[in-house]
Amino acid sequence: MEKRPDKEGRIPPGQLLTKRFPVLHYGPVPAFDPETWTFIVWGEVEKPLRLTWQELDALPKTRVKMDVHCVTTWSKLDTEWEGISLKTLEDAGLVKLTPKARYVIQHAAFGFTANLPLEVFRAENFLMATSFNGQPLPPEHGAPLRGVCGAIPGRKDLKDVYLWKGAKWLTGLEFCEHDRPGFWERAGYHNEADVWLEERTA
Ligand SMILES: Nc1nc2c(c(=O)[nH]1)N[C@H]1C(S)=C(S)[C@@H](COP(=O)(O)O)O[C@H]1N2
Ligand SMILES: [Mo]
Repeated sequence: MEKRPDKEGRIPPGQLLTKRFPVLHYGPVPAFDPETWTFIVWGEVEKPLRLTWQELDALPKTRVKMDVHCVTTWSKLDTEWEGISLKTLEDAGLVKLTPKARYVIQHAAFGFTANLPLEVFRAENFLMATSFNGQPLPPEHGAPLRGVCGAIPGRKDLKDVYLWKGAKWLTGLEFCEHDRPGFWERAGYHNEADVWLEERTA
């Protein structure tokens, strides 16, 4: 079977377009207090990192325009995100991975987690976003920081995963040698989540 039968298409199989921006998550929306919020990085890194909101927000921002695809079948084209990436943290000398690092677990409020292979997390179509379409993230979409993953049109070299692989209310990153299923993966979602292969459930 061809990976992408509709070669010019931006709509993965089984998906429908929406102009709205649905809100989807399990549990309540956490409050954000910039005075007490911290972001931590640990695991397969040379030195654990802790950043305050002021420190994180002062880092140089990157912009990405992506099509996002939710496993519940809605897709939204041309969403614009601004934020930081693993490369931002590495370039700033804040994070240095050990040679053992092969997976990343995003940790978020209320114990939510999402797992990805390092190469997917590190790619240009994954961002830790602080803003959406030119505005600070709304609370229900993950303020102040969320993982977001999607498809950059024309970039068929990248792996595109469903939006559940981006954790809203992101508070930390754990780099691991071995993979561990995240919240939705333990609930029966597919570990790989490739939108073009319709890897929805395990
Ligand atoms: N913390 C947290 N992040 C989460 C989820 C969640 O339940 N908790 N759900 C995921 C799912 S299933 C989807 S589709 C997207 C939805 O993002 P949105 O509400 O901004 O559309 O968030 C993802 N990130
Ligand atoms: Mo979802």
